[in-house]
Amino acid sequence: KDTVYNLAFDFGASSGRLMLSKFDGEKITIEEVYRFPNEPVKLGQSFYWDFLRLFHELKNGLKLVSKKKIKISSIGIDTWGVDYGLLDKNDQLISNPFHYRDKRTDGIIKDFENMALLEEIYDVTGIQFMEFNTIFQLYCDYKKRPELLNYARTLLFMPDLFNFYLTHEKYNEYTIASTSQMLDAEKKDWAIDLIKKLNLPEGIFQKILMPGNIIGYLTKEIQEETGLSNIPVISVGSHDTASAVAGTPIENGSSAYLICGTWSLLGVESESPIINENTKKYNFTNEGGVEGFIRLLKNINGLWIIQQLKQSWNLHGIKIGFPEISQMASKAKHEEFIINPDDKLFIAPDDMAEAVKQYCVETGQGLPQDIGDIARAAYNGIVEQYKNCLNNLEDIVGRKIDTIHMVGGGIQDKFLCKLTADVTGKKVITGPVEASIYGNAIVQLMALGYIKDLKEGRKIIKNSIEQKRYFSSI
Ligand code: ADP
Ligand code: LRH
Repeated sequence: KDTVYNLAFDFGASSGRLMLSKFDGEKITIEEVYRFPNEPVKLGQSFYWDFLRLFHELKNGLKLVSKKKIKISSIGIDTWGVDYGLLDKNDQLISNPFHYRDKRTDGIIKDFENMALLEEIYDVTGIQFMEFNTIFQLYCDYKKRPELLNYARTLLFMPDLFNFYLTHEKYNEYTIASTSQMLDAEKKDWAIDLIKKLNLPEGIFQKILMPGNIIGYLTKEIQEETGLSNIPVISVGSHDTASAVAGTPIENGSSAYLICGTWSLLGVESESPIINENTKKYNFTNEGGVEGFIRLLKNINGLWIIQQLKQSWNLHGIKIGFPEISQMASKAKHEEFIINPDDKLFIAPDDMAEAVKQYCVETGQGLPQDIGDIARAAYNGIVEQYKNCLNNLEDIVGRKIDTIHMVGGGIQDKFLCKLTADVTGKKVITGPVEASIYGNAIVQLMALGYIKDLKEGRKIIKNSIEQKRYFSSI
């Protein structure tokens, strides 16, 4: 059989990557074409994504591919959730997209005047309350900068925005739109009543497009600039977590997935939304998945804390990377320091190492002395969240979870994987690292008719990678 080549872009909060996926009928191999940092910019009091730079890097990646002179069948793009760009009546981007860690939404849920409406938001959307959800970002726009929404004619989430500038087609892809907390989880369409009750302009929301469809073709300008031909751009699970779940070789109902990137996303796949007192109490989310599945999961503040510790030490002239930090944590002099990653201290501190120290002192644990102790406090806190989340999940779904499939950049951290097995008492199976890329690629292959369905795609992924197993030794 001929090899099919697809391009998968995955924009994470810390880096973006373009991979060439090669499918020979049995296996998928991925080749990294281009990787670039995703460096958000603080401008005045505001915190933005550098969208122009990211689009520039996207084109740089496409130019590198065109030099390879191979026939590319399609392109798919996935990104982090909730953030968006607004276009005016001439389809011009009105402002740089805000970073979800921008402080303008701080305290918004607590200060929300209409409690009944908050209840309704969860009942309709089934989405975990987080202050950065699109619904609250837009509500802030409405309250604080109404002129922006007055000008806006189109709302595009980050992957929709990239797709638009590649094809000139405007859609809101289903999985990314679900992260907004403005989709009706049952109907898989905009919750128009909620949107009206919040006084948001309903006209800016686009038609919802399901994963697995052709969005459009590279425009003439992009073709000229990159040297590529009129390749189709496909709507994949354009939320990175949706692609990562699709790319995780889950085998049965007693397995959970745990996606370890900047965030940790822990959950199961469900045939339909589960919205009840338990999911509300535990603040679980029902995000949209590939092939109509619901991603019942919890968003956990995860390796962001390790990323920020690294940055803080690097800024103080200590040149250590992730492998060293992990090593030092595994050999910490004091193994018992622990933080609560949900504490607001850890959302966006100026200095993460100081934040961890402050937390430990304020909670009466004393002062962690060195890098090993500080990092260990963070690891312990993250993994404790995994354990609690699994308990809640078992309560919600009414069955035992015996296996965790861990994927994402974090699985390169063997200490994290082993600690997860030890603390949760579950079997941990890891792989792939680039789960979003694999999930992105199989949805393209499904759309083009090379793969029948998600089940077949996952089998192919399992055959294509090496998995590792970790067992609890406690
Ligand atoms: P995102 O997609 O959100 O940008 P990734 O999936 O790339 O994130 O995961 C990044 C995280 O993976 C880092 O914050 C770090 O904690 C972890 N990581 C990456 N490489 C290594 C490594 N070699 N050793 C230990 N941890 C690593
Ligand atoms: C992970 C992720 C996650 C959250 C956050 C905003 O990259 O997409 O699912 O929604 O970013």
